[in-house]
Amino acid sequence: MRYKLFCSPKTLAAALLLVTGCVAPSKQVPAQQIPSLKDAFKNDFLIGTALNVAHIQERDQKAAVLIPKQFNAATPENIMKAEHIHPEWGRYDFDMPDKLVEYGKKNNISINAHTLIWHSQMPAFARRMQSVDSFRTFFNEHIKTVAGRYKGKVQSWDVVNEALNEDGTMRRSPFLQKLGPDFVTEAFRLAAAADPQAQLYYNDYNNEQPAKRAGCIALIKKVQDAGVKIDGVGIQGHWHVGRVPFQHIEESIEQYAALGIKVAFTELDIEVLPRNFQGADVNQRMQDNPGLNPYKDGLPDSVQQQLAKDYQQLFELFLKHKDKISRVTFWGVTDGDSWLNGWPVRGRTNYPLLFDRNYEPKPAFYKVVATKRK
Ligand code: 9MR
Repeated sequence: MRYKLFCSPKTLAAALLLVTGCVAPSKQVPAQQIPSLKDAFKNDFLIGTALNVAHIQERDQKAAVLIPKQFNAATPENIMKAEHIHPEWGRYDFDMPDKLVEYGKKNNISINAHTLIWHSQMPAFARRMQSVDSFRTFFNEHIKTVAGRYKGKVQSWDVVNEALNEDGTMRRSPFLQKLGPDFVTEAFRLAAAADPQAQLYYNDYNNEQPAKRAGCIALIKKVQDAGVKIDGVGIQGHWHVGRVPFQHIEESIEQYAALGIKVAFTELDIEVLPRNFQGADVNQRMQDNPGLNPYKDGLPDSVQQQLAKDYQQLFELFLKHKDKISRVTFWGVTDGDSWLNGWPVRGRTNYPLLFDRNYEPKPAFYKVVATKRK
């Protein structure tokens, strides 16, 4: 059988030794021999990461080397959220988002802008607003101004984020309460007018689960039936080790693609710490207790291997459906950056990504790269 090599034979040999367990996955692989995710999947889908301020300003020096080598797509983790980009009525702060666009241009990284309409991290002035008319003006102006500013400069937008409840009904957000259920269609209409070229996505967590997925499909159809442009759906992909819902993910890829839209995995991470609920609702928290942070001195090998196995199976599935998938974005560069160290309990040590706290690839990284050998 012939394989198409995506890296040098030496690099491949080093990667093979690691995945077959012949060498311990530590710092033995020189940096120049570490394969590149974006190269490995270059004919399949974009490989993205979430960027924080230190990444964008290139203050995180190790990340400044790692990011352009590994990723060809990026999503700002926080800086384009309304609270930051539109802090006061009529005042916008484009400083950091402009830097992000420059960073993307310099490093050949396409930007997925995140996010125009989200009930969380709304600016205080919009949260306090009582008048429906003022709220509608905020909504219209926000989309027009922000999407307009980055017209032709970002590849895609998460136009609306997390508008659904777990049972597939619409979340009682200020947008629903003040503007009614058509706010989603309206948001897409306004975004398409402001930036006709951008790929427009609806983004949510747990929308691979059957009930929420059905609500998501209905929402997308509603936008389509109104003759409004929608290009894709983002499945965030905040999952738990040993419990990744592969079957639901596969059904979701197929059912969303059948609507004629692309599927992106927009915020991928697989957490390893105990939790008593599913999903990524940032307002949900858990009471702290010492048992909730079991791996502060290191990840046991059994969990490390399970994590690697889950990531491998996930990428095998992504490759099987690569014609339907536009992008796979990890929610952070290294384990040290991950929001899961601080949520739903503060101060934990989590291990959800492919690079460890020393910016070194983990066994899961090599398993993911090795899915391309098949
Ligand atoms: O990772 C983000 C974290 O730094 C913020 O504190 C948090 C608060 O809003 O948002 C996190 O990102 C969220 C994303 O924007 C939308 N989906 C869920 C993500 C994790 O909470």
